[in-house]
Amino acid sequence: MSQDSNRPDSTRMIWRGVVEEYRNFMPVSEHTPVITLGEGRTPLIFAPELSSLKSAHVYLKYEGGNPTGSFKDRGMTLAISKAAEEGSQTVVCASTGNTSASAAAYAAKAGMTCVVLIPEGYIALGKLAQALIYGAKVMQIKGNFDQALQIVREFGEHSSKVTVVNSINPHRIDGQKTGAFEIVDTLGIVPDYHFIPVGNAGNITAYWKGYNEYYKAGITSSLPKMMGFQAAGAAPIVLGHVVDHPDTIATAIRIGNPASWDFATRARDESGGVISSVTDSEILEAYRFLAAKESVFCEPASAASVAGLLKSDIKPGSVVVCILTGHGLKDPDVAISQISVPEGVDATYDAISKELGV
Ligand code: AN7
Repeated sequence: MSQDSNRPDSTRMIWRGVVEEYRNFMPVSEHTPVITLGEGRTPLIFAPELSSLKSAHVYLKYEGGNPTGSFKDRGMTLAISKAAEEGSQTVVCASTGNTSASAAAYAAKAGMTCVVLIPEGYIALGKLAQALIYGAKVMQIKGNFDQALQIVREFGEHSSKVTVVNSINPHRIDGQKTGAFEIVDTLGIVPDYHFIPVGNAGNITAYWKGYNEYYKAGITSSLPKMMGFQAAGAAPIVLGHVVDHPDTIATAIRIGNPASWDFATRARDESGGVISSVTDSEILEAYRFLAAKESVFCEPASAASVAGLLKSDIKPGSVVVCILTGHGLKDPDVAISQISVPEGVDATYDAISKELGV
């Protein structure tokens, strides 16, 4: 075979990342250097087992398919592109892990210094590895995410030299809203229900913004009900007050004072949806179910959306999308804790066949 025939088909569209693909909806100009890792276009996977359990059409938006393994890449491409346009050399964020991994990757791509503040002892191993290997300056603070975010807010106020890339930076939200565009573009319709985990509440805010922008542009003619789920031990929006010591096995959403609180309640109320909570055991049950029954391995926080679906009453025949925000390999410790790791067996056919009972 000649080399030429091995080349990719040039007529096949190359995905250019969410800023270019949805440029009409982005606050960018020809002067914006687009920093991208090809994020977005993540799988929308039909879930037959969940569909049959709920008598609905259930799809999983698998955000673990992004370049750093979480939905954060959608917002980080835009936040870092805008920081580059403004001439910023240093970015800073507080994080429960995924934001730090994503910020570290995109900052490295842009040649910027990245500083991340993470809660010591409460960040999944894969995320810590990512932030470090991408070359971020990692500060493990003796405190939780909410305290880290407070410090980062002070950086934003006191220093014009650093750009804050938490979701209080509106460019993060504008990048993340592309998830809603992709769902509509892929399904061809607007789902009836949108299930999503809620931590700092930036993502539910972003999806609601995305659905509304397509609606206002006349691309769609309906809006989904926004169904947000917090972990029971970290459920300030559900309780109606700040939680000083949030606690959950889903460390990604171990947040007691969400930055986008008001936007999240607005999304809930305007859409006729709910923000409710799921216990750690409900989260873990959904987490194991997704891997074993739907072959989709997500991280614990992501499974909060499906845990929420499992206990919600929805209209039969509805079209449902659950956002699975991050990859299962982010948190190998929780995965291993949920299964029993088999003991070693002698390296012989006899030993293996005896063990298998064949
Ligand atoms: C896998 O990385 O807040 O409600 O600092 O990593 O938009 O905060 C992560 C949040 C859900 C919640 N699922 O989204 C951070 C961080 C996963 C996450 C959420 C997060 P938001």
